[in-house]
Amino acid sequence: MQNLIHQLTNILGAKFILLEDQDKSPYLTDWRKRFTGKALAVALPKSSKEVAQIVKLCSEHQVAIVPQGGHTGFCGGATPDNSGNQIILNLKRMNQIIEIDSVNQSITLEAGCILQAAQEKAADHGFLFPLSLGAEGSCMIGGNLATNAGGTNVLRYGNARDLCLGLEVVTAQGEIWNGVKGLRKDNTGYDLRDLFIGSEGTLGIITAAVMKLYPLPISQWTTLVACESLSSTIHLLNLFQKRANSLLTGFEMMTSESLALNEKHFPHMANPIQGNPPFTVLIELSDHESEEHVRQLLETILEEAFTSHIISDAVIAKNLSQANTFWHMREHITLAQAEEGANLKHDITIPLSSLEAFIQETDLLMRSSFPGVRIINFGHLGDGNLHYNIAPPLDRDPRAFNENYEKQIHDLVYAQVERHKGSISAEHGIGQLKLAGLRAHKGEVAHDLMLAVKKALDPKNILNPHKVVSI
Ligand code: FAD
Ligand code: 2HG
Ligand code: ZN
Repeated sequence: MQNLIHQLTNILGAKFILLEDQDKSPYLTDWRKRFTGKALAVALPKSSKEVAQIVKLCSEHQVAIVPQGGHTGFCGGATPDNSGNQIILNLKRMNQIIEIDSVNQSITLEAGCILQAAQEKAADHGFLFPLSLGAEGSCMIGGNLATNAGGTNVLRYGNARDLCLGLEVVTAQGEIWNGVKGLRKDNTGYDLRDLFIGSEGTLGIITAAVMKLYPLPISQWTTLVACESLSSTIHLLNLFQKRANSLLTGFEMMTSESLALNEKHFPHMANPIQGNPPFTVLIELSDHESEEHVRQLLETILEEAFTSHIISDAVIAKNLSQANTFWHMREHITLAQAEEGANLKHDITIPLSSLEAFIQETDLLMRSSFPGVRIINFGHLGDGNLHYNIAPPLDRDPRAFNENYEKQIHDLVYAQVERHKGSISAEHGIGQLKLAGLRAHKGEVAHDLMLAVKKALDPKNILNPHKVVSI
């Protein structure tokens, strides 16, 4: 090991290979404080060439690598195990925006670029970089692609995969695959780009990417509406899809329990809609025609929704600052849950046609099996993606409750997900958190194909072992 460290130091310089406990410590625990590991060292490369050299060396020494971006992932994918023998390879120094191509409407950037920096750079050039999520101030493009992140704009622009045109990847053998091309069509055999996207650092290390840009909308209108039932929220979604079509860029659902928790921890984030409605929906329309056009359209649709008793109240944001307040309220639910203490997350997708039945049945089962639990249900309703999270009863110690009941609660929710032909991971990935349940969920054939891909691309099992699949 000393030999490896010596060689790594030669590649990176002593400043960028962290060996002391206090230097390594910020890289060892995930955002949720759900997983903590140990590491032989934290490597901070500055270029793809350095990444390739590190991987080659680690492969020779049979030392595993844990790729890491902003470390905001929810499934422990970027956290090392407890052996103390793994190297964390954090890409934060590779944060350059290489090019904005206005004609091709694309942006080329290094994997360690913070998502928000990419959004801001695109906006400076009059473009929208549509990937948007609560962690955008600290998550990185490489992490976004490795997890195929979703967020609040998927409804209109798709997830990270849909936005990606090309990649540069360092393979498990330490070769550099240069797929940095801004092409919207390329049918030249197997799609390697798609193989690496969503692979959570288990097949290769993403070092750069070309991503799609879109013209910035001229006008955006954001509104909060109250619905008395889940079926109303779904009718409302269908109404907006029919009338606004591609102008609909956000449709987020929040239950009264989610917003109550928010208000408890962030009193300034209280719901501007009075009366604590069972469901509050945040809707955003974006337009390239005119402010007047989109405003009128929004009012017409809301009027129709009122007349048909789909909604009971609505507040339209008066200006950008109020629109931002609405979005902050939505995004603070995760932070409120973190403030409240340990909780159990279920990031699931259900076909919209089954969503209501899923929630009714699951709520009932949950409340009768685990009296007192709090169901913090919110999410990207436009994508059928719920964050069906469970907070322990108020009178119980959260950590002890989760230790006792975590498995049973997950089993209950995931059995319901299977019953309704959904997915156990809509956007957060598998990491180490959901590793055990993946085989049963995917089925043997799909799981064996995944294993075959892993073995073919990383036969020595040095890239993020025991994440996603275990060989
Ligand atoms: P990390 O956490 O560092 O890594 C995640 C995984 O990717 C790990 O397996 C890691 O090994 C791998 N990896 C990282 N970089 C690379 C690379 N360059 N090459 C290969 N593998 C790599 N997620 C959503 O999808 N939608 C949301 O709406 C959303 N909201 C969030 C809100 C908050 C407040 C927080 C804290 C998180 C949220 N997330 C959300 C989860 C998280 O932000 C995303 O998964 C994000 O894409 C992770 O990026 P990261 O740079 O932090 O990756
Ligand atoms: C969101 O949609 C994130 O805000 C986080 O995906 C969800 O906290 C969660 O479970
Ligand atoms: Zn989400």
